[in-house]
This record gives sequence, C-alpha cells and structure tokens, in this order.
Amino acid sequence: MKKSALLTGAILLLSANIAYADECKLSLDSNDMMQFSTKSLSAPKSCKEVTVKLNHTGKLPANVMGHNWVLSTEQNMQGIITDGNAAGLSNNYVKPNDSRVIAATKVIGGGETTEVTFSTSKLKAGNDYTFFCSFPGHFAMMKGTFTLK
Ligand SMILES: [Cu+2]
Repeated sequence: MKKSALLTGAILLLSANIAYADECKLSLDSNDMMQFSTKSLSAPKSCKEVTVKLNHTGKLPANVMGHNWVLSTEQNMQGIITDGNAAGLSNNYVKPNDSRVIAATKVIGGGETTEVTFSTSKLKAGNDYTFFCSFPGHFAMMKGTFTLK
C-alpha cells in the first residue's frame, strides 16, 4: 500500500515535470560553497528569449556570499568583472549599462531567488558564451558555458 502510493506520487511528479517543461526557461542553484550547480547551460536556438532563474540555496547574506548570473563572451568576462568590482554591491557588481553584458541578474544572498530574461537575437547559435558570478573572486569557481543549440 505504502509502496504503491509512493510510486503513484513519483509518476505524478514525473508527468508534471514533462507537462510544464519549457526549454527556454533554465534554472541553476548556487550555494555557500561558492559553486553553481552546473558548468553548462543550453537552450534551443528556436528560443527568442531565454529566462535563467538563479537560486541561492545557502544561508549566507549577499554581502558575504552573494551570487549573480552574468552572461557575456569569454573575451569580455575579465573586463566586466574588473569594472563590476569597482561598481560594487549596490550595482550588483556590474557596471551600469555595460554593453559587454548580454544578461545579468541582481546579486542575491542565501534563500533568495532571482531571474533574468534576455533576447537571443544577438547570440549566434553554436557559439559558446560564458556565464559567471561577478562577486569579487567568485568567477574562478563560478563559471560555465552557455550555448544556443
Ligand atoms: Cu558568487
């Protein structure tokens, strides 16, 4: 009895995931260990817009272990980080109106969630883009690849 109820629950959960899956909506977690839950994200090239949701599953506040999700080319990452560090937490560690930034969320602390929706019109399918956290020092560990496939 108990076992079959569990199984039914699992099947319901699975079918719910399939029914509500939207390939243009991505999500990832971040934590108090300065980590993203994935090193690669991709969306179908048919997506006109992509939404990336960032969860912070840790407990530390944004000024100590804040995370954001920033998308750019690999080439532009370091410059964005340098200028972002100078811009500070009040600017979410991203220089205001930085044209090198393709997309960026605000900086969040433990227990918080944020998301950003961006147009894919300037992205080339098949090219690798870089996502990272621009909180000072975090990009060394918090970095990955974003691709439109
Ligand atoms: Cu971070």
